[in-house]
Amino acid sequence: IALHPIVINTWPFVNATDAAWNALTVQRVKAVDAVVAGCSRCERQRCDGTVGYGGSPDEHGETTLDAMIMDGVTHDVGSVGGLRRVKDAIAVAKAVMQYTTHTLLVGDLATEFAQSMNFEISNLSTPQTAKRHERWVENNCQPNFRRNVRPDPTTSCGPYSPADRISYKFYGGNRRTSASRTNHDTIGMVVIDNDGDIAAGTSTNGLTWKVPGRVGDSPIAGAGSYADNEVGGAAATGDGDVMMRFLPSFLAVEEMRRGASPTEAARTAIGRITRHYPNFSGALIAVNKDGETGASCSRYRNFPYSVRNGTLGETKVIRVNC
Ligand code: SD4
Repeated sequence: IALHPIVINTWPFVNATDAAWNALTVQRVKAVDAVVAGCSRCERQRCDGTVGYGGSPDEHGETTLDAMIMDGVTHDVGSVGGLRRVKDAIAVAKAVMQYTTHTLLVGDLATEFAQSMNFEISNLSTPQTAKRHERWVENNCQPNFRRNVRPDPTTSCGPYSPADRISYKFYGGNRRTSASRTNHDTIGMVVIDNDGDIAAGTSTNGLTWKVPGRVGDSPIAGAGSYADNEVGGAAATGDGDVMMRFLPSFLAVEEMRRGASPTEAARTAIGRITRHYPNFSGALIAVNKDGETGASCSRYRNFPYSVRNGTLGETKVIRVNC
């Protein structure tokens, strides 16, 4: 049985799995480029509308993108957070890795970097996101992710002072739960290539109605994804504000390093989070260097992930119960 190549990614995004698989087996690219090929497919085809442009508008109605790529051979990482006006987030992340000595670029200045690398600048909103935002402002206007903000009934869209933000932060309660989560979110992918080399990456448009400027876990190495050639790789999806406090992808890789199976490793990493946040919703996929895969999740009805390897004739979607 060929242990590699193998592609594994979050959610039933089989178009992305197939794109990575074809890159590996037809073009015979390395793991890093296969991850970029797979995640780029999702960014361009907007897997479920939750990856790439035209999804998850923030409070201002803007879509921004977070992405990362990690090379398990060199431990080189490139990532972008809050990337504006550029659709190809993971390709920009790869450019950060390839053409700079930095790890993470953010916001407008990440856009400036992308422009200098000849990436196309375009509007990440669509008529649909513009309409959704308009409706949100008209009908709701409640700040989803601001703690214990009680909207003034007369001006429920009123501004919030910095003092408000600080006191709300320690107010407790009004925490977001899985109830606010209805879509398939981020693509996280791990690839082992024809040489047995490992890479991992993520791409996302984050969370709908996030506070502008919010960056999630996806572009943070060890949180969104992690790869180590000696061990394997892991990638995450879910409530990134919580996940980035626990580095679940790093933890899963470390668990595999000390002998845990991918499933056990993923369970340990998710369990570490739910011990502190019982309502946490999210999932983790993991693969070891022998090509064994596993996943664990919390507070989803179930969690599907996609796998392709030499023994499967086509991409298989595996569902785990949470
Ligand atoms: C984030 N983890 O920005 C990403 C998005 C996601 O379920 O996977 N949401 O928090």
